[in-house]
Parts: sequence; structure tokens; C-alpha cells
Amino acid sequence: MKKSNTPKTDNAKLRDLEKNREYSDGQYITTDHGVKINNDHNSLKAGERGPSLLEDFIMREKITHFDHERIPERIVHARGSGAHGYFESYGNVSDYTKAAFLNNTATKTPVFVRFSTVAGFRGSTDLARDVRGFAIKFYTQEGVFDMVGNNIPVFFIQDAMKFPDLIHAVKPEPHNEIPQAASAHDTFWDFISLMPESMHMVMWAMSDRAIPRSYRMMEGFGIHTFRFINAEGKSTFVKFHLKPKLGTHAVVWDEALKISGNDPDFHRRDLWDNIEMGNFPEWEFGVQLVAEEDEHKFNFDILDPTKLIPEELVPVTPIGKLVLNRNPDNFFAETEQVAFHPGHIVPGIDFSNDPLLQGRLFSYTDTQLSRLGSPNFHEIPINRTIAPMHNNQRDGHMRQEINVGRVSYSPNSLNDGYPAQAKEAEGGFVSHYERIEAHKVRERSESFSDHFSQAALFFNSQTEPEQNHIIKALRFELSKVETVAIRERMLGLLSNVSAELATKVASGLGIAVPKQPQKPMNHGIGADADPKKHEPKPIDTSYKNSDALSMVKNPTTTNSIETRQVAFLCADGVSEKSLNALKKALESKGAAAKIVGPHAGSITGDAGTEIKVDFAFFSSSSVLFDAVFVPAAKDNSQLTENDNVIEFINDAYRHCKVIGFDNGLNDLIKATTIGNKWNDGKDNSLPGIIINNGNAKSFTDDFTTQMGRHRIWEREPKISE
Ligand code: HDD
Repeated sequence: MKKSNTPKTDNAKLRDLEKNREYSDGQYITTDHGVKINNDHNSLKAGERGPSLLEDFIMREKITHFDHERIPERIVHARGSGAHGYFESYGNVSDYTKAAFLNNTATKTPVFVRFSTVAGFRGSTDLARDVRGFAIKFYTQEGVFDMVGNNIPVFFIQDAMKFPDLIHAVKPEPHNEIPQAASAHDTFWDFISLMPESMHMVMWAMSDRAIPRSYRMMEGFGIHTFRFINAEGKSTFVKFHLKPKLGTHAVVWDEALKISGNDPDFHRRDLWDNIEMGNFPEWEFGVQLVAEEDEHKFNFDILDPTKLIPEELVPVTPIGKLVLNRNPDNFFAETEQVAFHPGHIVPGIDFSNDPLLQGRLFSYTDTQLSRLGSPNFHEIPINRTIAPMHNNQRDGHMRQEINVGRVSYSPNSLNDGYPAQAKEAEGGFVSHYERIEAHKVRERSESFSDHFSQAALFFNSQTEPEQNHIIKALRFELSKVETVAIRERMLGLLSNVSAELATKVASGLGIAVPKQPQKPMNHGIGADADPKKHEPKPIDTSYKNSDALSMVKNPTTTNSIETRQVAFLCADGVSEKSLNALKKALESKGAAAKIVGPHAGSITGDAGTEIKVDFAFFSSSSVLFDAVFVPAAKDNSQLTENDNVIEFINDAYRHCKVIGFDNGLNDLIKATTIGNKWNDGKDNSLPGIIINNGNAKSFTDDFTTQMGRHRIWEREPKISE
């Protein structure tokens, strides 16, 4: 009998998870109760051709377990992918928080992170236009802290009371369960068009932020204002940020649609593959800090989750780094069963009175009860704290803990009063001492009524291509809405953000922007609420542009091409010199070349080397790559006469990617859409189209530098008026 694999991970050991792992290598197959099975292929029958027997406990156990394998998927964020890693503190926030994991530079805190889309079912495509969840479980020495955030810093609604309505509106429509993982339908836009508070988030959701290039290239935000509490009990308001080391990048919409067909697991695969290759995704964890006395100094309410604090007003201070370095061993046990909760906080962190956050504090535990089926979900290995855990909670479905002794109550004398309460100085959690004197009201604060200023700030802060993408996204979404009145209401709302935006969206819909009262009605208020009080405020023009809101202008954007993938379209007899020169240049910058050939298996280079093919022309597509290179071959007809190759290049051109050609491929270029603009390569001036004229150094330098621009936006056609 072979020996089992030895356990492999550091942070798993730190969390003492090894005892939960099952390594079946070299082991016999058994029943759930340990009886070795002799025949796993046939049920027990009365004679070889006879009926099956009820006494077949082995088959009954196997099929019963199978029948119950599924658990309810998450009501939102059902589609997701996770990874393990660690958080390392820079040790610079002790003035603001006493949270040990944020101050201790000597210990890495293990984390599990789950990225997700919101609207789609568990099997939906990764590339839906949607917000991405960014949930982090920090297994700190003082208990679990969950940051349950998104890749967008604001939210659609201001009060948790509206969350079921928002989600009902965006999910597939109830009568026919169409469309899957898409907001482009009547019920979503009906709701949005009546809720002016959603306009800021709508701008983000229609931008390319909602179609990321990779989970590894997304920002993360805690969204709500939280509190930091320091050792003296002083509170400071805080917003959490994660900035990806590789910069924030997206695909374009046509690409997203095609990726959904070519590889619906695109983000999941990208995360998995890069961690397997040792390209560990990394983020800088940062905070925006606002002193208590400055709570009211902004022209928005910091408790309003539809608002961000512009980084130009309050800069983000980096306080640590987050690294993902290990894939889960088992998707269900870890990624599916992980249970996040914004209410999982540790001493040094506390809540603010943001009404969206306050409602979330109820929802998450409640949902785990039906999703994971028992109040003991904290005992599932992925959810367990590494801090000592003792209390008088007992029993329930699937209890794992064997509590010893007769005492399960407090106060008690039979166990000397244990488990005992911890003083604050001993690490006991004490809620922030906040004075509240108020009437009990079911009301929205008037300070939450500015719905357009930050929507306009976001739109105005984008580059022209980014603005065009928002316009095109709104055209796409609203053109799928069948009810004309909804389209018109949306145009009315958009005109409060930007007249240009509304007019351009309207022209795509073939209608005019309706004459609309300057201040649209807010329907998201109570029956007896005073509409005047809740009238959306006009745009506050003191808002300046914020570069941090644009992916292109963002100060953290780099021209690094690390981990990017370039498709090399290669025919048999490909020039090995040319192929190897660019491959080497890419690898030296951390990017990778992938050979796409006329068939699977391998091809032979012009010097006789056998070259392994990664993908065939017919089973791949340029949307799965960041750039394209076509090296010449002895005979280029395998390229020139192949429709898949032509389409590959056409898409790469349309999606503004860098395309390199060896000299001598004019026939191929002419067969593509580049051909019309090409002039036989005489002026060699099409942006991002790079010809290798034999000077390998200049070609590879040019190719990698242009790739660092990520997209060659000047190639994108002007948007129609
Ligand atoms: Fe939520 C899951 C993020 C508002 C109720 N939410 C969930 C997940 C993320 C978020 C990332 C998936 C976690 C995972 O990977 O398992 N949710 C947010 C953000 C919000 C937000 C950033 C606003 C700022 N959520 C929100 C509200 C409610 C919920 C207002 C209810 C009142 N969310 C849930 C939930 C989920 C959930 C129903 C579904 C599965 C789960 O919790 O575990 O409880």
C-alpha cells in the first residue's frame, strides 16, 4: 500500500486544518463507516440478471449521499471562486486601532478570499456585466474579521430594507426565469428608474469596472464607513481599500460577450492558473481615515453607502498587503461552504450607523441557517476561528464539538464560573461608547438626498473611451428594456447626471431625452413621507474630477505586463528565431507566450524543432489573450486561408489590442479588417500594429512597451452621436 501525500501548506497548518483533510492516495475505498468495499461497480442482486436487493447497504448509502449532495446556492453572489493567502501588516495604524492583526508585523494573518458576481446562478458566466464581490476572511488571533466588500466603492441603495427589492428586480424575471446573470431587462431598470439614489452606482456598473480583466486586477472596497477604535477607546471613521499590484484593468463589452461563449470560467481559471504558476495575486490594503470631529465636514453624509470619499480629499494610507498563494483543495468544502458576515469584527474595529450596514448585520447569519443548514456552520473547517473558542452555545444539527462537563450556562459555580468574561484590557470586545438620543422613526435622513453629484463626478472623471463605454453599456442595457416608459424615465434620470450622456444614450435608443422636471420624483420613500424633503438635490458643482475613479488615469495604474498572455499564431514551419525572440522578451517582463496552431499536439519550426501547441486555431479565440503576434512561416497559407485566424486578428484589432506581424505577412493582413487601412505597410503607422522588420530588439521593445498601454484606445471608432 502506498503512503498518503504529506500535508502541503503552512497556513493550513496554522489553522490546524490538516486533521480535516482526507488523502485517499494508496487507500482502500470504504463505506462512510469504514467498511472496505469489495465491488464498487455492481449493486447486490438476486441473480446476475435479477432485481436489486434492499439489504444492499453499500448502494443505499452511496445513492442516499448523492441524492443530498446539493445545498441551496447563495441567494446573491452564488457564482464565485476563492483562494487562501495571508495578510501582512505594515504596523503603522496603532494610533487608530488596537486590532492586533493590523499592528503585528511579526505574524502573517491567514486569509481566505472569495470573489463573485452578484446576480447570476452558480453556473453562470464569469464575464456577466455585474458588480464583483470581494470578501476576505481574516483568521486573526483575536477572532475572525470578515471584510465583505465589492470591487465598486458604493452601493445601489441606502437602506437594507430595499435589498430584497433590488435583488428581485435584477434576478431573472420570475415568470420565465430570463435573463441569466444580466441586468439588461425590464424589472431591473424599472426599479432603478424609480430610485434616484442608485444613479452613482449605476455609473460604476455601466463602466468597464463591471467587466474586469481578472479578479487579480480589481480594486476592493469595504464600502461602508466603519470605525477604528484605539487602545484609549478613541474612535476614527475608516473606509477600507484594496489596490491590486497589477493595476485595475477590464475587458471591453464585445470581448466579455465572446469570452462568455469561449470560456465561461475565464476569471475562475485565471485565478486558479496564476496561483498554480506562482503568480500570486497581491493587493495593498489601505484605509481612509476621518476624525470623529470631521464627520460632518463633507458635502455628503459619510453614513450614506451611495457615496465615496474622494481620494483627493482623504488619501488612502497603505497599512498592509494581501497575498493569495494557495488554491483550495476542494471547491465545495472551502469556497462553497465559506460563510462571510460583515458582523464578524474583532476588538479595534466597530460599525458605523450606515443603515445598509446595520441591516446586513442581521442578514448574513440568517442566510447561513438555510444555506448551510445549521447554527453550527462556524464549525465547518473553512469557517473556524484560530482563536480559542469557548462558550455555552450547545447542540444543533451536525454538532462537531464534544463539549466536556456538565456546565453549559453562566453564571455557574460548578465550573468555577468558566468560561469567564474577558475585561476590555484582556481583549474583551466592547462596543464603541456612542451617545444616541433620538426619536424612533422610519425615515431616511435628509443628508442622504444628493443622488447626482457623485454620479456626475464619476462620469466626468473618466477618459473619453471610458465615457463612451458607459454610454454604450446604457444603450445596450436600455435597448433590451421593452417598456418605453422605463427607457424614458432612465433618460430623465441620466440627464440629471450629464446632458451629453443622456443625449448620446437617447440617440442609441432612437428617442429623444424627454422633457423632465429638473428634480425627478423619488419613489423610494414612505407613503406618508414628505416628497419635498426627499427631493433629490441638484448637482453640487464644487466637486472636482477625481483621477482615482478612472482606471486609465488612476495614479496606481502601471504599465507592467506581468502575467499577461500573448497568443502566437503559428503555422507549421514557423520562424523559430522570430518566435523565440519575442517569447524571451515577454518572459523577461513576466508575461507569457502561448502557441496557437493549426491543430492540437505540436508543430515543427523552420529549424526542425518540435514546438508544443497550447491551443488550436479552432478551439481558441483572441478574446482569451492580451495581445497577438503572428510570426512568419515557410508557407503562410495555413494562416492566410484559415477563417479562425482571420477572425482572431479582426477581434484583436476591434478590441484595441497590440498585434505584431513578422514582415512578409501582407497577404494575411490584407485578408483582415486591418487590410482596408493598411496601405501595404508603407507608412507602418497604424496604432498598436507592429511590424517586425528584422530588427528583433526594436520590435520586441516596441511590442512590450505598447502592451504596457493595455489597450490602444485611439483605434476605437468614435461613438455615434
Ligand atoms: Fe451582501 C452575500 C457584498 C449588501 C445580504 N454580499 C454577499 C457576498 C458579498 C456581499 C461579497 C458574498 C460573500 C461570499 O463570497 O460568500 N452585500 C455586499 C456588499 C453590500 C451588500 C458590498 C453593500 C455594501 N447584502 C447586502 C444587503 C443584504 C445582503 C443590504 C441584506 C439586507 N449578502 C447578503 C446575503 C448573502 C450576501 C443574503 C448571500 C450569501 C451570503 O450572504 O452568505 O446574506
